[in-house]
Amino acid sequence: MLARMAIALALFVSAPAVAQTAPDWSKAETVTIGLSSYAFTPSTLNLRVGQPYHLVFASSVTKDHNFAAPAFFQSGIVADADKAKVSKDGEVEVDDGGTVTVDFVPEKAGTYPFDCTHFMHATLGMKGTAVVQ
Ligand SMILES: [Cu+2]
Repeated sequence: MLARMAIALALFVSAPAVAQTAPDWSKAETVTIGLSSYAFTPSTLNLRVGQPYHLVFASSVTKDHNFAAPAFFQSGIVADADKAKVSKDGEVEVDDGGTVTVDFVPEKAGTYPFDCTHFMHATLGMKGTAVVQ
């Protein structure tokens, strides 16, 4: 009776670890994306499927910008601690010369456009492409 309970307990405890493999953030590569008026630097991001990234959105200007990439963020895993920084529309706001970091693992190969959704900023050049291979 006691042995059976111990087995049941062991199965119960080990089940979540088997069902879900959390990204290994200690292996994250840092990729810095500069935001300025009106450009992303670089404007093309080359990323690999399954590689964890420490995305650093760094603004060099005292003006509000964002990094809007809904399909990109939907295609992978945003770290739990950073989920609040990505809006439901897939936008990361970078206010007034600030820096925002988001840990992210791309999980699906593809070409994902991104831009700044602030009025006229994309038209003025604030757009780019994330290429995930
Ligand atoms: Cu902008």
